[in-house]
Amino acid sequence: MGAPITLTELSTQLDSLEAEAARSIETAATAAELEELRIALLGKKGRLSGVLGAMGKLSAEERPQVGQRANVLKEQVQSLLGARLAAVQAAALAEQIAAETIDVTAPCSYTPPGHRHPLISTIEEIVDIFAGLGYRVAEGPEIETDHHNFTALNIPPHHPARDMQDTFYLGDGRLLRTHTSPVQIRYLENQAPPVRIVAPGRVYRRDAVDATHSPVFHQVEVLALDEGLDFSHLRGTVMAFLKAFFGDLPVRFRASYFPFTEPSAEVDVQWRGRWLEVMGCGMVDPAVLEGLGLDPERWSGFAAGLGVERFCMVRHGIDDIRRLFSSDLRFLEQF
Ligand code: 2NL
Repeated sequence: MGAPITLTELSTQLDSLEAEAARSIETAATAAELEELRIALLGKKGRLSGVLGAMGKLSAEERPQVGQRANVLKEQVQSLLGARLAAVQAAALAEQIAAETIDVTAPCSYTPPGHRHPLISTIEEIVDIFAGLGYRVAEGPEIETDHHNFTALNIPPHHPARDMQDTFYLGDGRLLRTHTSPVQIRYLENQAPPVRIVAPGRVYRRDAVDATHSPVFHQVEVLALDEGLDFSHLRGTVMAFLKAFFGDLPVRFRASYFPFTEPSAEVDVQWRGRWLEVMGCGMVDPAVLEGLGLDPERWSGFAAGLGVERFCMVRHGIDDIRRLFSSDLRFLEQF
């Protein structure tokens, strides 16, 4: 048995417990700290239990006074703990929300989306029309042999197209292709007719630069080779293509000459009241077929070639080919 205890002493202990509890609860910063406090104050071995244990030493009249006071204090402490827990949790949530907030109005880096160059979309449009007519896309190297670029196309050794003035020779017997016809020659070397192909690509000629000439430009050529093809198939195909690209415009065929076709024609369309030459075409020359080991008595075909820059400029009303090869965004962003 310890020393006897008085009512006054127990009341003083409860006073200081009340004051201390209020202070420590108010300064607790986390839910875990509050739980520790709850155990220290109200738990089985806590401060309040200690006071209640000592109560047994009081008289029967004094005991209820201390008991009532202790009960009131217990409820006070519980309510303080609850209120402080709510405040601490609200503060933690507010802090988390503030940390996770995204400021959608903050300035950011902006990369404008890219888009097709008008020459590329013109090529795609032309190729798509022929694809719709059953043609396959064929491609080939930009560095070519003299054979594929000239000889196989019935272009004789001293033809002006072979002139150093017109062709970029690489000095080792090779050259930069002057048209995409060699793509079709290569295709026919590997693929037996019937054949329907469209050959888009970049080509090179030693032209001085001006509003309508560039040493690098683009061509689309088409070739159909089969049994029984004649000029009516050529004409029908060209008409269908021009209608798909330009709409319903007047078209005329003029007799012309190419070493690789016979007969040959140039095709004009009437655009805004003026006749514009837009492509060349013809029936594949028998000499070209013989060079490929194909019997011209059995196989016949037609071919056509066009300059993409011309089509692109007419379509968009561009007056100078050099704009298509500049990187001036004020021009390019219009497409
Ligand atoms: C033009 C004219 C043309 C061809 C290209 C060709 C290809 C083979 C055989 C025969 Cl493999 N011909 N191509 C035919 C006629 C005209 O192009 O003014 N191009 C811009």
